[in-house]
Amino acid sequence: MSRIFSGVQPTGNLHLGNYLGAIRNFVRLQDDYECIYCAVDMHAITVWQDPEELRSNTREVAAAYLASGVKPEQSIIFAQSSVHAHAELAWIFNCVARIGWLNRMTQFKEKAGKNRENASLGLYAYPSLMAADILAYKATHVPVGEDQKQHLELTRDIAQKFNNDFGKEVFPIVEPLIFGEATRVMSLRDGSKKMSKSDPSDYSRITLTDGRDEVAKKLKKARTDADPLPEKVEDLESRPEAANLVGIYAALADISKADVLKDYSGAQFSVFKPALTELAVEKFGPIGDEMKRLMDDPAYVDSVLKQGAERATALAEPVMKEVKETVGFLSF
Ligand code: AQP
Repeated sequence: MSRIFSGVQPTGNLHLGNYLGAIRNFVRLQDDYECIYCAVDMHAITVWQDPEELRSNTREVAAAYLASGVKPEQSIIFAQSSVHAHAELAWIFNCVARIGWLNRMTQFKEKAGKNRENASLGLYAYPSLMAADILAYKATHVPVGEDQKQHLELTRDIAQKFNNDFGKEVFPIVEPLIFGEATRVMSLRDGSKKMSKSDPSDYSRITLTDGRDEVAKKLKKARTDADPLPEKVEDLESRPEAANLVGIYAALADISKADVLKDYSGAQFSVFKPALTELAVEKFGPIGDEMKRLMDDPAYVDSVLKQGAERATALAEPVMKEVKETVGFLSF
């Protein structure tokens, strides 16, 4: 059976983009694949995290998985730092990946910004740890949003180079799974920027725990142009904010953008935004409520994470044994 690995950083503010681009697909894949879903806390600390908040945000990611429908008795849910293989394999991959490859990573450039010299070494090596996350389980498929495509290409390059260097097919060449009508949800304040947890403006994103009033307020303030919605999807191309809201509607309703326009072409945003608010509240309300209930029961969430870590460790152990033997480490 093919194996899935994916993760979300516990950096707070889980939003519509994380859900539509990733978590919802995690749920849909679990009947067809063996699935491993992680709260990637080691990735989170590549930028400063308050320790107490990190602990709570790690539980929040697990709660989001559970509330969205990931079944813990079937799929594995765990925290990255509780399985040693991630750090061990990441070091080996740091010695396989080339500096030139990492220099090309756009996420590092965006996150480090102008203050590159002051960014952590971990932020720079992030894609190498991501390759380790996936390959420690020899996962074959990785469901992600479009922004992670470049990192997955690097994972493929690392696997290929490792296999070539040692003359052995140790690692599979992973396939990204990027699907749905909202693989790149944009900020509600700026249609050229992706919706992100770290955007300083709360109005840029709808979070999974926002209630009706917050969703309505944020969508009301969402930037748009003055024209009504067009008839054809192609006519959204030069209208990023309108395209984003139509894409969100389509993804939430599980229909195509063309179908959304069939119902709403000619409509002003004063009509479309309230309809989108209703839909978002209908879809997210139960998830947000369940997340809050789970966050009030940390002992249960921790028990899921502990059991998940044990199962993940058992899967990673034989892979790490093979890798260490291949590299030439002594094993006792
Ligand atoms: N805007 C988005 N649209 C679609 N998918 C998205 N993802 C993130 N933003 C969008 C997908 O969510 C998964 C988890 O992302 P992550 O937490 O590991 O890191 P990220 O991509 O860096 O997410 P953020 O929200 O933008 O966080 P910050 O602000 O910390 O950088 C991934 O599959 C991602 O593709």
